[in-house]
Amino acid sequence: MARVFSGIKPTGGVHLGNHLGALQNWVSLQDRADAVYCVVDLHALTVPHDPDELRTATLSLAQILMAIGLDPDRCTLFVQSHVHEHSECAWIMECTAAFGELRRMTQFKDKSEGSDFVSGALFTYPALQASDILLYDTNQVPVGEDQRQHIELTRDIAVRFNNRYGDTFVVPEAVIPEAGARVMDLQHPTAKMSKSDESPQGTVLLLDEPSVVEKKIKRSVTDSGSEVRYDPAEKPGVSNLLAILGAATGQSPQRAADGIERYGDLKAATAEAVIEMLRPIQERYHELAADPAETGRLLAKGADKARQVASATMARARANLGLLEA
Ligand code: ATP
Ligand code: LTN
Repeated sequence: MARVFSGIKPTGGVHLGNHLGALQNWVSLQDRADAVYCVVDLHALTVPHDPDELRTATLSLAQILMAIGLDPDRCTLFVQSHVHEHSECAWIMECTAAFGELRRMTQFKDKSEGSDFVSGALFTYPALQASDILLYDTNQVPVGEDQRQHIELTRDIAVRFNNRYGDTFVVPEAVIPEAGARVMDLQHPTAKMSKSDESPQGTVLLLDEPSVVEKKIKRSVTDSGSEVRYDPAEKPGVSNLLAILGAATGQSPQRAADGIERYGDLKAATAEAVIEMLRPIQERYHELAADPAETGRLLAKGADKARQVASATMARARANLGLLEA
């Protein structure tokens, strides 16, 4: 059975981009593969953070993941910092990645621009991500389009390591959906919808009340003209709504446009589809949030399962690198 691995940062509320770009695939892959999913709290430390908020966000993110359909009996769900191998292997990845490769990563450029404080770890972040993926002998990594470059780098690191030190890591590939791979901000449809960028009106959170979802979608920025068609270059706002509607209803953005004549109708149909998609998720989330101790127990079990795989990979990597046995 193929091994699947992916991660999500506890940096703010989970939004539609996360869900349509990555999380929907996480759910469907758990029945077709040996799926391992991780709340990557160490990645959240690369930018300034508040400790109490991080703790709360980590627990709540795990509950959201279960609410969307991840079942700890059918996949491995855990918190990155609970499995120490992630940080240990990250050092080895940093030693294998070239400085020039890391410098080309666009996420670093986007996240460092205009920041008062840029940590060294924000620069080496893709090495930690490579460690996450390679520790689990991963075949497939379900992610949104923005992560394609990091998965390519992970592949290059794995191949280089294997060439230098002998077969150690499985070379993974990205799994990116057709619709929803890059959900854009509703107010700035040329920028990606994001957890940590300040654009509350442009970001639909999975836990937003139906009235809030409706307001955000109805006030979304559309384009000049009045024709409803999928054309991201000429019509970024309309195309974004079509991509959301398509991904929420399981069809291509082009198909989603069928029978919709006016911008107002597109907004109404999109809002309704999103609200219906979120309703059962929100109900389940509120049940899970009522019992944080149970979430903690499930995450501890997940970490135990993850550690077994990660420690075996680390042992192989240490031996092949020539690190003296303890
Ligand atoms: P941040 O804003 O803090 O960088 P983020 O919202 O970009 O966070 P992550 O936690 O880093 O989200 O990513 C989780 C998954 O969601 C990744 O697979 C990523 O590719 C995907 N993703 C994030 N934003 C979008 C988006 N706008 N459209 C599609 N997929 C997305
Ligand atoms: N870098 C990713 C989050 C992430 C991830 C991973 C995704 C960290 N580790 C491993 C897939 C596999 C992001 O910024 N979205």
